[in-house]
Amino acid sequence: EDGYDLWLRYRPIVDEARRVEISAHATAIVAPAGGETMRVAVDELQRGLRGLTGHEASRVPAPDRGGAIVLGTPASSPAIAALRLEEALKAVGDEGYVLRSVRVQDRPVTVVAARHDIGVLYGTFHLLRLIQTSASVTSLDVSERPRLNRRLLNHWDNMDGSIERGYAGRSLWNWAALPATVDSRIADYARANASLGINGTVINSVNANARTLQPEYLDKVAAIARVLRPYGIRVYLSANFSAPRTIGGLATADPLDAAVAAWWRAKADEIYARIPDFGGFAVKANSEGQPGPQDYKRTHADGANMLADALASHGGVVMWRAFVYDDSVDPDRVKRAYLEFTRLDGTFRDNVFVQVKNGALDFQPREPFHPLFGAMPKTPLMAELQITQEYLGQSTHAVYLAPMWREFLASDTFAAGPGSTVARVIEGDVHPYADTGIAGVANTGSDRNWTGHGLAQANWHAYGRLAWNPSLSPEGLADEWVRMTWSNEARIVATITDLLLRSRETYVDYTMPLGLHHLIGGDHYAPMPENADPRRADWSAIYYHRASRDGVGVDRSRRGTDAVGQYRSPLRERWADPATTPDALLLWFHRLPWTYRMASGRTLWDEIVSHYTRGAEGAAAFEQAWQSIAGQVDAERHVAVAAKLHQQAIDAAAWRDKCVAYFRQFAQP
Ligand code: BDP
Repeated sequence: EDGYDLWLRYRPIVDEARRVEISAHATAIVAPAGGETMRVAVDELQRGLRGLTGHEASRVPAPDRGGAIVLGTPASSPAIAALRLEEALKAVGDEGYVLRSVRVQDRPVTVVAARHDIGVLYGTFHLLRLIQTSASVTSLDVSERPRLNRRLLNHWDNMDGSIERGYAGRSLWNWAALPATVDSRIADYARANASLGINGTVINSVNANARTLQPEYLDKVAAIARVLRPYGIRVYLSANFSAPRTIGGLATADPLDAAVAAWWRAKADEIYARIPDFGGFAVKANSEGQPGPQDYKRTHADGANMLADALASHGGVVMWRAFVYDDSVDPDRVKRAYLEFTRLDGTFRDNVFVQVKNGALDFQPREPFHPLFGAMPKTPLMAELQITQEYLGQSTHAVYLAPMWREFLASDTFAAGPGSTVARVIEGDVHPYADTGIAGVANTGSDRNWTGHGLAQANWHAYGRLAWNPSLSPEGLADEWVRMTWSNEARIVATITDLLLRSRETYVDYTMPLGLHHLIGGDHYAPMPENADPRRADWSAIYYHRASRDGVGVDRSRRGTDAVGQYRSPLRERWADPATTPDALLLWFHRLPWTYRMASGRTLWDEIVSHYTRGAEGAAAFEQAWQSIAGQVDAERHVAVAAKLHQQAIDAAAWRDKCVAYFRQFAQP
């Protein structure tokens, strides 16, 4: 086993009684002819049941036997129509589904019903998941509806096949072979995503090459879209704002220039002629050297709206990224996006999202939530998470990200009083948004196991499941993933979930104790607290820790940069005072003397050292825990993960040693 099958392994159920029971609940499949989506749902169910039970569930025209699984919509299936599920189906919306154990002509059957075929596909994956995780499949009464409309992956893939911040091989899109040949892997990519409910993918890097928009490439994109379509996945593209100049032959890309707007309209028409369900554009503008409307003294809204107008008649959207940090806006990097974007609230077209990273800096292992969440009542905000572990040990360290994402999603913005969590903001529940969405920067690549590190598959899984339902718990998701991917055996489940659930805090301990952030160099991997980047202060480490004999950390309180002022009460007061700031964010918001007395009774310096020590020990313990299940899971995957954990333990010790030695020069000169 090389990990290619992800959480869709469908290995034979080990427990004999359980296998017999499942077989009795999977005697046949009743499904309407339907279209492509119904076909892939039936294929998946057959494939899954064959693997899990060892039996072929044949397709029969009607539920003529006990134990049949009945798939369909009221419109496509007389058997489903007869169940009168209209009310329940109305409640689950266009992509939702219900699973029911019912009796038809006194025979017990399992029903997977939805309003549309895509819901049937999602429901089929749900049923398989129950079987895979040893859950009960009798007395089913499940209703599921996604809480967000657009559940996207963002690939930072370049046209030369490399992946920006990708650590699992090359791009999945083989541009040279497309459109004639579409790698069979793309269908498996689609299956994996559909199993989670992911329904869109931006296939090229936000640092976009305009050539992707040329007809020859659009044909290739259309070929990818054809394979993804049956799985309910729409294709989106990152657009380079200068495209009218670089590939369009115009003298300008000024968004208020009529010829520029006409060029984009024609481009949109060209795209939709090939890809009728094209999703829209993601845009990184005036950020890290990318072109944008400010090059022409226009605003982000001018740029976004011009593109939105080009897409509107086709139903497309613009996801305009708020990842900007122009240093003329404010001396403190984390304040800049808020200052630039809040003033534009209410000026965007209806089909524009502003896409905001979880934190205001840049995908650090821990950040307070981005203050834009809750601060743009009239603009749908899409959250952007990073699945690829750019700053979290890349594909060498095991870091399960569900706890970090839940911490973010559960953060209270207080935007409309207590309980205004980030999750509710992006769901359009705090301020009524016309559309909702979330994006995750993918960690997939051409490696056989997709994600480089065998345990990093769990992050793709957790992201997709949280995109469907941001309230799911990290514990539940870890348990589910381990059962589907490794084993249902209790000791194995306990060992791997425990490792996963500790991993993020352990990583934080050895890389950013007490909120000390960005202690890295250009590789974003190894410790480099001494990093003083000559290109930009805010790419340095010293800009963020400011260690000296007087103390360490950035003062973002009112006396300092007043970044706390971008949060609402009571957060701005709570985080303005070291005594009421959680330890985890202490040095994010404060600059304190090394002798500062912590709640634990230790000095700040001793506390920092204890986190580094604990983190390095924690990483070493992962290696041991993993060894304890050797021989109980397949050797190939076990050995591969063991090698990674070994390196992680070495690296964690290096983080501790280097950072403790570095800060000691100031703390104990
Ligand atoms: C940073 C990455 C950079 C991305 C940028 C972005 O280092 O490669 O281009 O984010 O999100 O984290 O645009």
